[in-house]
Amino acid sequence: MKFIYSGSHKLHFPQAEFHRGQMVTPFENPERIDLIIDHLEEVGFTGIKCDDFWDVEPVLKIHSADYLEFLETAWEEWLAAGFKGDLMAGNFPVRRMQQRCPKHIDGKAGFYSSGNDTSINSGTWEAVKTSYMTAKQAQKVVANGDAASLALCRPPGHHASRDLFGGYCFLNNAAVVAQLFIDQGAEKVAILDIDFHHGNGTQDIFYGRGDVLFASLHGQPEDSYPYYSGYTDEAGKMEGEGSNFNYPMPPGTTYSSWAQSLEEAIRQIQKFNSAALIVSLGVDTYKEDPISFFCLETDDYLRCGIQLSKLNLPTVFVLEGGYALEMVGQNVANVLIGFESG
Ligand code: FKS
Ligand code: ZN
Repeated sequence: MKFIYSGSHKLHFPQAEFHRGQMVTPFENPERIDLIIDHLEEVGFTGIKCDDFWDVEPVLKIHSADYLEFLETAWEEWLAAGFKGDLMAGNFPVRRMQQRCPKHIDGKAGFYSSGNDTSINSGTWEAVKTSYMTAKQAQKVVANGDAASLALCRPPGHHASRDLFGGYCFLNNAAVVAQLFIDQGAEKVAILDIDFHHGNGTQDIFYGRGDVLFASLHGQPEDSYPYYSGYTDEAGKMEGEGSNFNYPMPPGTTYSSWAQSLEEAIRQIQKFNSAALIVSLGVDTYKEDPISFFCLETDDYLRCGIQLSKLNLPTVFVLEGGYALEMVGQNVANVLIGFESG
């Protein structure tokens, strides 16, 4: 299986993250990708440097034009306002407030953001665009006949919705890949999100659509980010009713019960008659992950890959999270190894 990567992700380098009451070095850092690339090459996967181009058209099917314009100009506006350091939102238009975009960048940032965990710096927009291009190229590889591919996206995407960044995400790479398959003639596609965190952005984007199934395995919202979505009774609406599936699980979940949810999600995808599979691949389900509470072991990712291969669908893996640097490369590689052996 080929994997697509780009060095430009390094242009996005958040300086600090507010975590459990302290400013810490961001968990979502450039090193993650380098470690994954090194390990994938070590075990024999072929890396292809992204040479795709920026094409706003597919992105506009997923994100709003005003949101894209915000992302493009936010950093300059932040500097022009005389602000120093990373752009970070601090105020949000919550319950009973006006949903109108203000003029000042400080207010705009909160209007387009779901949290204060995600900052913007001088190179963020470039990195965000390359992350999307990496996904677009991985989709192309599969559309051209490969059974599967992996996009090493950074920043990740599954918390980004139509007009919101947050949870380290800006553009929803997996959603764009799904849309590309649809635009190329697929009647239905499925997105399976196995990152530890609920893929709230992806769910929101496809909630009212019947052509894209979304299934997510994640830490239960009672205890984990993004907290306000990911319950079992979120089933979709209108045409999308019945094509959204959430599998929330409690702290301490090990592979045996996680795999039962995986089985159920896979069964739903089989029933759906999907033409392609997009996997939002996060390995923050790993037992040593610093911000998560599942207990998967490195070997479990092999089993997971084997299970996914049973679907027998053209598959694009899109990288999301995974923060245990010691094992992030092995864990990602194992999913692919399992997938190819299955
Ligand atoms: C409140 C805690 C904020 C944010 C966790 C984000 C998880 C991101 C991820 C992704 F794949 F998108 F990278 N914590 N201060 O792993 O889901
Ligand atoms: Zn995650």
